[in-house]
This record gives sequence, C-alpha cells and structure tokens, in this order.
Amino acid sequence: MWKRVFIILVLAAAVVAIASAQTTKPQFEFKLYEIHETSYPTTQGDIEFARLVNVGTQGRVHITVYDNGQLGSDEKAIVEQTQMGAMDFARISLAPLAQFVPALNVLTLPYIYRDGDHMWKVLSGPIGQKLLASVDKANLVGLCYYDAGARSFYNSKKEIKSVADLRGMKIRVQQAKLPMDMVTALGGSPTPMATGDVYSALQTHVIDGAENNWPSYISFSHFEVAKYYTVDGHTRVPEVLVASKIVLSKLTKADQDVVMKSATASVEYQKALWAKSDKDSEAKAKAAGCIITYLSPATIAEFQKAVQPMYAGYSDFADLIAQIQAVQ
Ligand code: GTR
Repeated sequence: MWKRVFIILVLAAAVVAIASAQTTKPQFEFKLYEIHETSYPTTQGDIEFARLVNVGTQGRVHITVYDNGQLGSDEKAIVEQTQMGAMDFARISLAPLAQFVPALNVLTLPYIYRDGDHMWKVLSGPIGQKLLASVDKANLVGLCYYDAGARSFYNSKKEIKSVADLRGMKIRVQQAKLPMDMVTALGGSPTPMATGDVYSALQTHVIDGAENNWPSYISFSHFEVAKYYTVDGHTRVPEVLVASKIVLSKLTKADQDVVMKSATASVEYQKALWAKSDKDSEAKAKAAGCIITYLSPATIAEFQKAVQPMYAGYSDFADLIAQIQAVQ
C-alpha cells in the first residue's frame, strides 16, 4: 500500500516538474533592434523592458536585445523590416519613424517644446499617447517613448555663435525631411545619412558637422572628429520602442498586455538613466577639450525665428501644433 502511494507521489512530482519546465521554456524568442552600445540609456531601457516581459509572461516570451547596431546601422531600413515582421521589436528615433506616419513629425518640430518637462507632459498625455497608437497605420505597435534630450549642432570647422555661422555648412541629419528643412531654414546644407556612416564622414570632411544630443555625441565618438559643440537645443526628438504588428499578434491577448505594460514600466527607469548620462556626457566633452558654445537667450531667439517659416509646411497639423504648444 505505502509503496503504491510512494510511486504515485513520485509520478505526481515528475508531472509537476515537466509542467513547470514547459512554462519556463520560451514559446517565443524575439529580437529587439538597438543602435546604441550596452551602457547607453536606451539600451538599458530595452533590457529592462525585455526582463519585465520575460517575468510577466512567466518565461513564455524571451526577447534578446541586439545592441550596438549589430543588426544594421540604418534606422529607416529597420523600420521597414519591422513593418514586414522581419524584425520583432525595435528602438528607433522618432525622426525616421515619422517618414512612415506623417503626423509624428510635429513632435520633432524645432523649438516646439519650452523644455524637457513640457515634452514629457505632451508625450505621456493624450496627444502623445494617441500619436503613439497611430503607428498602427504603418503596421507597427507603438509601445513607449524614451528620453533623448535636446539635439544641438557640432562640427569640425569653427565655433557656431549665431545662425549666420551655419551658412553654407554641410550638416548631416537623420534620414527624414523635417531635419533637412530645418538645416536649410538655418542657411546650412543638409546631408541625410545613416547613423553608422557619420563618424567617417566627419573624419574625411565629407560633411562639416552633424547634430545630436550629448550622450550620442560622446558614445558615437563624434567628439573626436568634431570638437565644436554649440548648445542651441534646436529639437527634442524622442526615442520610440515599437513592435511588429505581425509578430505581436502571434501572442495571446494577455501576453500582449504584458508587453504593453512592461514597456510603460521601463520608461521611468530609462528617463533616470538619461538624466545622468546627459550630464556625464557634457562633462566628458569638456574634459576631452571640446569647445562648447553656450548661446544667450537672444541668440536662441534668432534660431527660433529662422525656423519659424517651417511651421507653415505642417499646416495640415496646425491644430495639433497649437494643442501641443498649449500643454502646461
Ligand atoms: C540618436 C538616436 C539614434 C539615432 C541617432 C542619429 O540620438 O538615439 O537612434 O537616430 O541619434 O542621429 O542617427
């Protein structure tokens, strides 16, 4: 009798062990694209997101972050791959993404936000969340925004102290129409280019300069080949985490919810890392001997005035622009 009970107990334990092994073995193995190196704040946000998804789905969904541009350094091409389901998840800049969903452009207009707090009120409020959901039209699922601070100009030639100093300068921009129009409005000559090509283009003087936030200026090593950085803060271009709609639809509704909630839960973590990296990167640029030009409010006003005519080009979104500017 006891022998039989013992055998039943052993069998029951084996069944439980097999069942729990099944829940820990992933049903889905996904790839997440990221251009930045491992310690960069967006990569750390991606890693936290992937961890939360794994915990929340009890191991059913496993996401590997492929950072450092291992899967390519052209974000526009990555968006296309994600639309087709060849890439599962991607963390990309909103500028190339806006090429596929035009209304998103308004979030990247020069000087549209008073400061970083204003931008976050817009992004986490109804306007930002509606725009994030609208990437659905491009066969993507918008998961969350991450911080990318403010972008400014840098170059290898000279200090830029006024709008006039930009005249005729060949400036690399992201592969999108809006930043091209912006450089034109400021008197420069825009050159769209994939991220991975910028360092050598600066080094070989194919371009005179580029524009980006402090952490990218340092982590892409652009400071080595373009030592003049002018803090004009012309745009705030948020980062976005997207999923392929085709891929996400393979999950149960409950697991899709876990994915959405995990993305939202990773935002504050990324923002805190961003704030630190922004300060540290500015300090690194100083320590490396970069020539940093801080502009007076009057000169910033000149930059704002020069880009103002661009707003007319987005008159289809005039209401949206007004709503963004009105957010307090
Ligand atoms: C960075 C952004 C990257 C990439 C890069 C660029 O700030 O995080 O995703 O878009 O700018 O200018 O190419």
